[in-house]
Amino acid sequence: MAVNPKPGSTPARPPMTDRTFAEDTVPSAPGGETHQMAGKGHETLTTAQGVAVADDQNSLKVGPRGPVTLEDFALREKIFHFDHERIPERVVHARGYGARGYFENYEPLKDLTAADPFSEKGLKTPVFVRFSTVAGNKGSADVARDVRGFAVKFYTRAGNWDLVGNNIPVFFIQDAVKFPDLIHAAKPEPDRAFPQAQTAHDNFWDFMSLMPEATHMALWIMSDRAIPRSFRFMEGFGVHTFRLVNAAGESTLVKFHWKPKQGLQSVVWNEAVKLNGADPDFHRRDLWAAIEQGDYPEWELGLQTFTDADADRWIEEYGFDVLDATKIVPEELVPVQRVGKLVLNERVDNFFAETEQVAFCTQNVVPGIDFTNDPLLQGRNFSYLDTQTKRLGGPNFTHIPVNAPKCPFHNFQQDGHMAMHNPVGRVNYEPNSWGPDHNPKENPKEGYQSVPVKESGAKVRVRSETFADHYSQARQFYISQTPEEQTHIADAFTFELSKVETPTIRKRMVSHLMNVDETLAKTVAKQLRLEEMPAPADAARPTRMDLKPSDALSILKNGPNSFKGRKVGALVTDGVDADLLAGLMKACKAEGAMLDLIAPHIGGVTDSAGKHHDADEKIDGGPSVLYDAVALLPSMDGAVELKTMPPARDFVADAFAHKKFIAYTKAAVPLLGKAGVVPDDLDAGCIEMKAAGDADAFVKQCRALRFWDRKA
Ligand code: HDE
Repeated sequence: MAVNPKPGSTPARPPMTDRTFAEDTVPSAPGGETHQMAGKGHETLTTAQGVAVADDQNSLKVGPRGPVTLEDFALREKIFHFDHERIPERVVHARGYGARGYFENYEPLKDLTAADPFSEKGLKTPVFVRFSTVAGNKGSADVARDVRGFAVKFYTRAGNWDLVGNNIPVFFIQDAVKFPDLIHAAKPEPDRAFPQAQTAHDNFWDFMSLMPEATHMALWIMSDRAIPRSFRFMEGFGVHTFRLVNAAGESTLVKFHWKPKQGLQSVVWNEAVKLNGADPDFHRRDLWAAIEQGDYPEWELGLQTFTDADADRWIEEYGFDVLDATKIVPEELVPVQRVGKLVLNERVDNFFAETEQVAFCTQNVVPGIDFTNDPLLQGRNFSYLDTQTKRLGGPNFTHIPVNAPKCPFHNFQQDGHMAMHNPVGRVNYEPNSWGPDHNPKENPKEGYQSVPVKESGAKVRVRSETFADHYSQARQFYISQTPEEQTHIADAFTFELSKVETPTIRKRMVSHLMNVDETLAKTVAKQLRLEEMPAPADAARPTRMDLKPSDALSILKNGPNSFKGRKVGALVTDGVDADLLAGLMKACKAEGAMLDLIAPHIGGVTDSAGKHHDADEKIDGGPSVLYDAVALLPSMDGAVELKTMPPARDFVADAFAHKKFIAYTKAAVPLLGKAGVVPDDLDAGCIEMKAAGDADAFVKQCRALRFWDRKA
């Protein structure tokens, strides 16, 4: 029998990671299929009430061919529970993936903050992180063009702190009251229920083009930031300005940043479209695999700290208000100070228990961290608690292990749905005159204190004048990109607006781009074949032309110059040159990169030295979009076979078009030709492999991630 779990703990389940085929499988008469019985190492299957189940294959019937009885409680309980397996998916950020890890603090930050995670050198605070997309439903594809959520729950010794951020440092809107409109507009249109996980439709761009404040964000989501290569290769941002508070009660304004130690990397749009078909789980699989292989992703936490006086001055000097979530504080203005690192080193044991049930709330702060008046943040502080109550079914979601603090907690909250922490003893109110047992009291010394910021003013429904500049930072973002990245932005606007059926919406959007950069606007207009150039949209503030480019805003200017954690896909056939393959394996390993073998058959190949290699993918399941670089290593005969296979031709043509580094052997040249890559096209991004040592040079070149100079 299963061991009775302790009250409040999750019942132990046998590990199911390895499928073992027991010897004690017996035929389930009379169908002949087999099933396993308890005895040799298996626990007895029971109902939720703990009653042992004798037969889990057949329902209770009146005779072998007769009706099923209502009395069959095991059947009814099993189906009843199944019927209730789903909980409401998140209204936004439904598609997500989580992992556990820790945050390690570099140095005490006592001058800045009393927050526990920053209190000691080397202190490790456990965390749970969930990455997500925003618009798609729970089953949507990972590489949608979208903002990514980057939510971190710190289980500190002073309570839980949730830093619920995104991979883009600005947001669409300035006031929480517009959030339902934004999300309605982005989600599938309500009459037709499509498109799924895509912003390329009329409603979204109608809304965007009517909301000038969204222009800065529009630039970010049309950039490659919105199609990351994986969660591991993206930055994270707290977005809002928060406050850090030290033990003396002095506060400093702060913006939070997560900087990936793996470097930044994105895919290209044509690749994203194909990836979503080839592997809708591309991002979650990547995170799972990296942690499984012990290649733990890491980010450094960065702080931009500044005073209230700085913030006031910037309104005058640069025209942005730090309370406006559509603005950044450029890193050139306030450098990012790296204060610790986040390491994700544990996968969840059960997706539902942790990743689905984790409940982030922006209001979860600990002493040493406080809010500001950002109206978006203030609205979020209501929304998250409210949504968890609906999604997790009541006020006791903090009793679920992933949400419970890991420090002691005591209060008089009681009862409600699924209450797991039930107070014992007589006292359940405060003040009381009972003894100290089970009788927590407030603690003015250690308790959370809000910064006593002075507030005054008339009660008004207005937007602050200081939020009125909608275009200057959008322009700054655009001029900070490399020409390649600028092309991607223009192409993304063209793609999205080409899916918009209403010409006036296309035009209205281009009129905003006129206020950002005329060349960008004209390129998009030309690619859309707009009949005439629209006039620039009316602007509450003229675009400032004096803001300097900020290199930190570009992905390509911040290349990792490393191929660590990336993946090569090697196309191999029987007779693959054993030395070359061994050389490639060695070079990838030395770089900390992964290597997949893609073959005509999943059973694998035999190399020129007669050694067998298992394949990781059959050619039609392993298109080159899954890889950061490719190697074409067929034998002469193998290349002849591959030439006849459309997936092999696509493998090559896509890798070339997506500007990937390509290692190839002489035998692969006809295959390249069949894919449209003739010898004249072979540029410096295509490396011929003649000897095992050439693999080193290839992998070194791959550190640039793409050969952007290719004329695709
Ligand atoms: Fe969220 N957001 N949000 N959001 N958000 C939610 O909470 C909301 C905003 C973000 O992995 C919801 O648990 C409002 C900005 C992440 O579980 C909901 C506003 C940023 C996640 C909600 C915003 C975010 C959410 C839905 C405008 C970046 C996923 C499910 C004022 C700083 C967390 C849930 C996870 C999730 C409301 C804007 C990030 C409905 C009202 C800005 C990463 O409460």
